[in-house]
Amino acid sequence: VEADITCPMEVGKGSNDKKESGEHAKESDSDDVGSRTLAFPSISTADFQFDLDRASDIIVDTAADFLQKFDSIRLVLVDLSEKSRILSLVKEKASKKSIDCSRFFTFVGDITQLRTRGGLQCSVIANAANWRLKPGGGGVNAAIFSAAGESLQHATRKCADALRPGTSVVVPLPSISPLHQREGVTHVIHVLGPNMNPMRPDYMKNDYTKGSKILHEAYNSLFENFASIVQ
Ligand code: AR6
Repeated sequence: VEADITCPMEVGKGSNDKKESGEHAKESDSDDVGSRTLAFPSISTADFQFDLDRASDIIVDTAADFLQKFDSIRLVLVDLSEKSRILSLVKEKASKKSIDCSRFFTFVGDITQLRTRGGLQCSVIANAANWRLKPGGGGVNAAIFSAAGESLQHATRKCADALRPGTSVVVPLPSISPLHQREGVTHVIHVLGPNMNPMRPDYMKNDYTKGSKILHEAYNSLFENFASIVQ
């Protein structure tokens, strides 16, 4: 996994700017900040086929509002590849707003290996879940359930049986979970975004008025739930 930290506010600046290098991660990577950090994937934009340009606006707007309301928390949008278009769009749009890039940035890496492979401590991670909260399927849901082991399935069942689009649920990750032990992940927040893929349940038939509203609600729910853990 190629982990690379990028600072939305610093896009296009010189490469010797320390905020563009890995130093930035190590500098602020105390356990303390790690316990106030949420790492999240882009909800609905891969298997669920939500438009990337619209999704990036929603991510940046919702994150900016949230950061204004809560001090001392950090949000990290994660994707697997340096070529991720959603990461580029979010970086570009975040740089146009006055968002503090030490509190909101993008990161290339596997969300299940952020500490061990990326040197980034994030105690809370979000999952782009399915409505039944089932393991497998594909994408980040399959990766998180697989890395966390069976204890995540049991812990999830204690919290909820299903999710409505636009909502999320916090699941405390048992300390026996390999994801807890290895990566220091204490909570997984399952989020269900709008589905634009005709092959999946609850297909929204290209209705972006409704879809955008639901994606916005999904991120609000995710961030509010994260704040409730941290506070
Ligand atoms: N680490 C970081 N990011 C990842 C990883 C990973 N290991 N794996 C994927 N991504 P998706 P959705 C990125 O498809 O569109 C599942 O089958 C990926 O590149 O996981 O909300 C569920 O069961 C993309 O940017 O979620 C649902 O049925 C982002 O994570 C359905 O897919 C989300 O992609 C949910 O679809």
